[in-house]
Amino acid sequence: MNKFDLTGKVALVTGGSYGIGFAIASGLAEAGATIVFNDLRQDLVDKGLAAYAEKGIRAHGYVCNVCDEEAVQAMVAKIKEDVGVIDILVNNAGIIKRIPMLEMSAADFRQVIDVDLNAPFIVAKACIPGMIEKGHGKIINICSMMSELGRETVSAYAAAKGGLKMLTKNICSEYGMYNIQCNGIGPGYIETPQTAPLRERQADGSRHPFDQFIISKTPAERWGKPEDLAGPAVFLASEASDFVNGHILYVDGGILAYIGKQP
Ligand code: NAP
Ligand code: GCO
Repeated sequence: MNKFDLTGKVALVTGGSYGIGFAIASGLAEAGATIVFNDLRQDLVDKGLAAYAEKGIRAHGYVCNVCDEEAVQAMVAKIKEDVGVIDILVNNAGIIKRIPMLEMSAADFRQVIDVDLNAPFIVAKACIPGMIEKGHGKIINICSMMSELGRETVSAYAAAKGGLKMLTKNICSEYGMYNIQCNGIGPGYIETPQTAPLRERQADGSRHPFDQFIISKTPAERWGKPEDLAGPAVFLASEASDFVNGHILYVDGGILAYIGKQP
């Protein structure tokens, strides 16, 4: 019996048109899951559907703002009608605003909390009843190094991702009795559009200072690739992790274990 086999499972990956969500969804599909994803705009959903099709994955795409509880409830109901009850939820959709705290408006702070913390609550709340009905469920919240560490300009994001770590532990505590496992994945620094500004080549062609900094802080001496997250996600989405609950699996090349290379 292959405990990593996801055949027959319906997986919803929020914000799965590209980046980490797309890579995780692709890994879940490779393990047999049926992929459902959402994005904010139809053109992005269409772009995502084309990208999945290019990999031979017949995905189902929905336009939905994960912050809108009514829209999320309606999307989950539509997915049940079109595809089936969601067995696996990956709360991946997220934003970041890199602004020094004293220059950050409360509105900007709230927007980051809304997408990165309130929305995972909203989507999990919409999916859990179906998981209870089916007698099993897997929730994977995409946390961050900032679930454990702070740094300049990311106060809202760190607050949200720290909260998401505790929301993960709370869902574990409240719904573990229904055979629902809720865990987190904490990616390190990954090459996606979200971190592109931190990797931009300088005018003289040299690496961005932050790029060099991350290389010095990562034992693997490289940025992560979205594909590095697929295997850990398959593990946490599969029966192989049925007794793993409330855990944040850091997939960071060793950053959290390392003081950093001496300059
Ligand atoms: P990304 O490239 O910015 O992609 C984020 C995805 O979420 C996009 O498809 C985006 O859609 C979608 N999204 C944003 N707000 C949404 C909303 N309100 N409703 C629906 N979809 C929404 O980010 P990423 O780097 O792949 O990161 C994915 C997740 O991993 C995020 O939660 C991020 O915080 C986390 N993470 C990233 C890293 C990293 O180094 N990249 C490390 C740790 C954790 P639009 O294109 O329409 O905005
Ligand atoms: C930043 C980066 C990080 C990564 C990720 C690290 O500005 O520090 O965007 O926050 O996105 O969350 O795990």
